Amino acid sequence: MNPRVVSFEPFPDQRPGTSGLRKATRVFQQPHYLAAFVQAIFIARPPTAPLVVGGDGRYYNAEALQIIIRIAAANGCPRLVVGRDGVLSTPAASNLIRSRQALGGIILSASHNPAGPEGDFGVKFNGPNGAPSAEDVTEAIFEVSRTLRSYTILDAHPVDLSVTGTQRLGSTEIEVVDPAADYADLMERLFDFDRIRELLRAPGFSMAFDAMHAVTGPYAVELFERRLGAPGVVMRGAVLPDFGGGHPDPDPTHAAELMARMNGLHPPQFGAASDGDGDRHMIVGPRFVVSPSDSLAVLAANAEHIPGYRGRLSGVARSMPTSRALDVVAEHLGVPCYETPTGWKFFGSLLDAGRITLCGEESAGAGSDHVREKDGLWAVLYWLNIMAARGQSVEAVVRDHWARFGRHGYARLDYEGLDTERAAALMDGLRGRLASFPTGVLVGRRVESADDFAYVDPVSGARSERQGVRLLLADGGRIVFRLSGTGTSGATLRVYLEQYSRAPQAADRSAHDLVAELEGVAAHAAMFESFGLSRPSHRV
Ligand code: VG1
Ligand code: CO
Repeated sequence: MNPRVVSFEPFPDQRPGTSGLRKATRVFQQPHYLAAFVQAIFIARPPTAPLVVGGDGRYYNAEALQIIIRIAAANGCPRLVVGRDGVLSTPAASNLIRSRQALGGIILSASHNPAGPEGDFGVKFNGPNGAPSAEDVTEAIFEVSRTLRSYTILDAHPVDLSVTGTQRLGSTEIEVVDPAADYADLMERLFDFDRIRELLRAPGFSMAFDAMHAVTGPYAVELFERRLGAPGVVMRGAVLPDFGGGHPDPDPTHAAELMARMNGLHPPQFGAASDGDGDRHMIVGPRFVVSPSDSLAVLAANAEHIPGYRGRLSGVARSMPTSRALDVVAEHLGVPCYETPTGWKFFGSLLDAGRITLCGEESAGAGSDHVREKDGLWAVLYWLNIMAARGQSVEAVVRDHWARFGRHGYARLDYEGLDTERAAALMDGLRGRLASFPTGVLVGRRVESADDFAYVDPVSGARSERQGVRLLLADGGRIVFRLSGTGTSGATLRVYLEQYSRAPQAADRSAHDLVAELEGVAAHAAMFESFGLSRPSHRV
């Protein structure tokens, strides 16, 4: 078993985006592509301490893990902690990094993007605090990758990852762990499991959790079926390499089977779903969908009901495009509310410094200082704990929230598959017109201010520019434009629409209805017509 040096031509395109390096599976399967990126990580961050590795179980997960293990061993990594069968959800990996005091972790996932030979694959590198690496680290890795011409790999047989226990590969110890055990223990420390168990047993109460054939299946079975004693609540629980051919994005379009049940004749009282790597969540009641931004605000407003959070909210944070429903709650609680660029990597330093306890994004991600990633099943348990403590349905919890704090009607429009240069030109055009917006009226709406969001991390001082164009309207409306950083072909323009209202009638209108007028304002502001944009390809 000797380390072997393998040479190749450098890859110029390994710059990580919003959430790690995400590419078409075929790109990752090219000879040396994955190995080169992993070697670049180990040059930027030599693996001198234990590393956690695992992934969401998608196509190429198993092969990629074997490559990573052999490169880690050849680069002198003393110990690897690997999820059984190579499976670890993103939040569970974050937890393991923290509890094992590891140097960091490599998480294989393209999150909610479809899997398979025609789908996507991804690699994320997290640091010792369990959080996605900050931009200085991802940039350092990218810089190394641009000129890297060789990697070192151990010539060895594949390691058996199907049984828990410790084995050796060269001088590296490999510990295979039950992916769900530590994580489920952590959940039991945060939430009132006795109360949730009672709720799940109450006559007439039932729930359904859609694991979308992705990574949360085994976690959900452990939590809901074993520890909370509710057999049969997990739908599509087997982890399949192609996610059952589906698109594991927990929104009403992609969780169609769950939605059919929730809108059917005898719906469960509580429905939930998570994404490919287990960090997003969707919450649904009978014929009632909770908007992700509202979910985050509800979690913050109800912290007093949750054992792990009662009396200890130091502050909260949301990504810039996320609705300002959270800000209203923070003001009421008298705690600071930070506004960060899109992507979880910006929350890490605020969480580490104790400035915030809870945070989240409009893209169905919420989390807290229990790990350093967003966490889907955590959010589902949090909701169950709120319902158990308040004795209310999903819909009643949300309607109460609106009555107290007002409602932030919200929608996101995605324009996918755009030509990269034209999309960049559209954004540049908006940037060029920023100063002109507040001086005039756009389709009958007055713009109070317009800017291109820039962020200075209050802890590290790191500055991030050009994070999205935002138009604040005088009547409580807001429009945000930004380009996605997780796509793998062409460009995706995201347009975020938000309208605040304290009028009681707002509760009875649909979210899309509340922001419908803003769609025209957005189209006008960004000159959609001259870019040939008409209908979004996806609405959430
Ligand atoms: C999207 C979401 C962002 C999220 C990111 C990763 O990024 O908008 O909020 O953090 O995905 O989530 P973008 O750049 O495409 O808008 V996940 O669950 O895909 O790791
Ligand atoms: Co995800």
